Amino acid sequence: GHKSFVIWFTGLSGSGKSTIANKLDRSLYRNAISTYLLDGDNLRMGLNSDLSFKPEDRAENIRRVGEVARLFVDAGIVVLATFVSPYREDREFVRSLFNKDEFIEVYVKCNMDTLKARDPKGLYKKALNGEIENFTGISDPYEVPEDPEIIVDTNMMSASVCVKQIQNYLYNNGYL
Ligand code: GGZ
Repeated sequence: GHKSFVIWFTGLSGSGKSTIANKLDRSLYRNAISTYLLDGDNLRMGLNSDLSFKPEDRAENIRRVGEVARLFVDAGIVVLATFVSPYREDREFVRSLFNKDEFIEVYVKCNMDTLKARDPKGLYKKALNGEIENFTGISDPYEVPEDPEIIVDTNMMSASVCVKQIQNYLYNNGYL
C-alpha cells in the first residue's frame, strides 16, 4: 500500500478549497488511493455543531478536526481537509500532530476583490452589511501561512490547474 498523510487546505471562504479538494479526491480515487474528505461545512453540521466562529471555538473546531485526521492517517487513509483555519497557532497545532512528511499545507490564495465578485453564497455581502459577525477577511483576521508546502492561486489558475500543481508536488516528493 501507499503511505498515508494529510493535505490541509487553508484559505478564505470562497477561495476554492472544496472545489480543488473534491477534484483531487476523485483523481486519487482513480489511482486506487483510499481517501477521506473532511470539510468545514459537513463537520460543523455534526461533530462540531456546538461551535461558533468565535476565536476559541474555531480553535476547538480545528483541534477536533486535527485529531480526527490523525485517526484516519493511523488507519492508512489519505485525508483531504478543507477549513478556513485562519489562525496560524491552530494550524501549527494540527501540524504538530503529524510527522514532517505526513502533513502538507496548501494555501489556497485568492484576492478579496475576486472573492467579493464571486460571492456565490452572498456571505461577503452579508458580512459587509454587518449581518455576519467575525467573518474571516472582513471582520476577523486571516493569518497568511508563512511556510506552506504548496500555494495555489485561484485568481490566476483554474481548479484543474491547481489540482495538477498539487499532483506534481505529490509525485515529485514521493507521495504518489
Ligand atoms: C468564516 C464562515 C463564517 C464566519 C459562516 N467566518 O464558504 P463557506 O461558508 O462554505 O465556508 C465557510 C465556513 C467556514 O467554516 P470552517 O469550519 O472552515 O471555519 S474555521 O476553520 O475558521 O473554523 C463559510 C461559513 O463556514 N461561515 N460564518 N464568521 N466563515
